[in-house]
Amino acid sequence: MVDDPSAPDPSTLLPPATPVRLLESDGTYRADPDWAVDLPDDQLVELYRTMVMARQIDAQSIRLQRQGQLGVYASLRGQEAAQIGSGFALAPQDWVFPSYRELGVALTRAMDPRELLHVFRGTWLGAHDPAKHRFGLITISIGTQALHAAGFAMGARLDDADCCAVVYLGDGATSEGDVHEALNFAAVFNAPCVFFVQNNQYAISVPVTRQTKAPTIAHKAVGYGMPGYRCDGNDVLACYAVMRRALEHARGGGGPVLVEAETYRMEAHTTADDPTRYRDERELEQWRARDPITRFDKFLRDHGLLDDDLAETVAQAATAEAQAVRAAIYDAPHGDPLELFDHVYVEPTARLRAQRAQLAAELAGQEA
Ligand SMILES: Cc1ncc(C[n+]2csc(CCOP(=O)(O)OP(=O)(O)O)c2C)c(N)n1
Repeated sequence: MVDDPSAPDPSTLLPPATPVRLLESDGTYRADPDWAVDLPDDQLVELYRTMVMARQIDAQSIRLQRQGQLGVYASLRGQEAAQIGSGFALAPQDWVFPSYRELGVALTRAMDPRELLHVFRGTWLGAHDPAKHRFGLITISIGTQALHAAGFAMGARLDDADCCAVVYLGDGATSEGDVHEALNFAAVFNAPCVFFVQNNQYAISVPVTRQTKAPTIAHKAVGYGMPGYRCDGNDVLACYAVMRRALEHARGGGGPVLVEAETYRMEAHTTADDPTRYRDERELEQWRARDPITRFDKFLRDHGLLDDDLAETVAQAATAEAQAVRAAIYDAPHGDPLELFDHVYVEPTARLRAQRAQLAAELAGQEA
């Protein structure tokens, strides 16, 4: 291969030896001049409100599934800082390409959580309008959303739009061919795309050590010719600061960035999974001590931004919202199953028409 003088010096792409952390596990703030957080006090409290809201709606969603109201549900418990810290860093014009676990990110886009839960109930078949909140449809096929984001970012570059695409991935997704292709394409074409990997340590039961032999997931970025950043994914301020930097880089024409947020999924993979079969209580205990909300609660109290009264008000508002979500989902009628075929193509193909007719006949048979 001919030497390319524009190829980056690999040493400039390497992630730091330790993840960026601004809040210790006990909530003590360690200012780092390289990673300043420029949020005003009211926005810091807003971060906290959103994290508490996400946790309560999440807990309510698990209960709804247990009562047979949702078909399945994928909890974000433990990942609130990664999702909400990073989500807060986005500009309104940026686009999010989520997987199925991104309730917290959705809240930062002012999305109505009911829209996501209807998908898990199977009522609306996932058809929220992505353009409304610049939040793509939930993807269940692992890693496909990375391709959507890379393509979208390329389009934004060609249009000269001041817009980044941010794709949310799990550690397991980094083993998928689609994700490799998206990383490579985005890098080669300098697309304004941030790949935000929530390394929650497991792809269902498969630990991250089985996903890669690279020192960290962020190190993989070097091979694509893009910078790799690492942050403590249970530290909301670090997630915010690192995402800010990644977006600045991409927005300023620097091309894509791979961010790895090191966190932990506290609940089962989905409500259909039994995590006791592959991880032990001791491990869970260690991560409980790093709870992202407890940690940030301490920071806010240390800085005079939170007291018992405000914490109580925030908790009550979250409970009320979680109950409103429950009321909207509980016993919500299912739509017409044939709607399944409506939004696939503008003009349905012959095969789709045949499948639709087959399902219609089966449903008519059931009713007869
Ligand atoms: C293409 C594809 N292969 C396999 C699956 C089955 N599957 C569902 S979730 C999952 C693990 C994903 O793990 P990760 O990317 O780390 O995300 P997490 O669920 O931990 O957030 C797998 C393999 C799938 N949905 N899609």
